[in-house]
Amino acid sequence: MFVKKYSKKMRKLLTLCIIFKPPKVLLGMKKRGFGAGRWNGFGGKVSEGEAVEDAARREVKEEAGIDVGNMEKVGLIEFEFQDNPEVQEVHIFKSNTFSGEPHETEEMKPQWFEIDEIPFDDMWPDDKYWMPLFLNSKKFKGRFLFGESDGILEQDLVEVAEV
Ligand code: 6OG
Repeated sequence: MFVKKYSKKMRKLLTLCIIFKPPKVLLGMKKRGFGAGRWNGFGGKVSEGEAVEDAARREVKEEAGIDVGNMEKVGLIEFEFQDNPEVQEVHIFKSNTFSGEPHETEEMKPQWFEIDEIPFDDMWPDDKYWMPLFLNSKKFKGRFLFGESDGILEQDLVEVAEV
């Protein structure tokens, strides 16, 4: 099975929110920390006692300066790195409403991309696999194991009815 539900590994809960206003997607260039130099949605760690969706809203506000309106959970992906005992459980959200104007913050530089101009070469290598599902209104679950130089060693990705 793709989700190692009974894994004894330490888990870290994270969010990832992508604003999608067809035909445009809002991504941010990560300026520092994990994933710096890559375009990604907005997100980060869920704080203790915080609801995952609240964390997703908070992170978008902190990183892009906007207040997200409606939000739908569309994906759940576990990321593992060889030689790292921690599993990153990333909850992926989609939204098409927000208030405010996206602007650069200390962490991210937001930019709108047309669907056919999504910069996959400058994104995490997993994105090219699940983003087509995201853009086609599908829901999905998966697992990626990364090795040296962020190469994908193992991957599972399935469409699901509900995340
Ligand atoms: P901070 O550590 O900066 O949050 N994230 C990933 N996103 C993609 N697309 N692929 C990955 O493959 C990822 N691993 C983590 C989750 C990190 C942010 O990056 C996301 C968070 O939104 C390895 O707080």
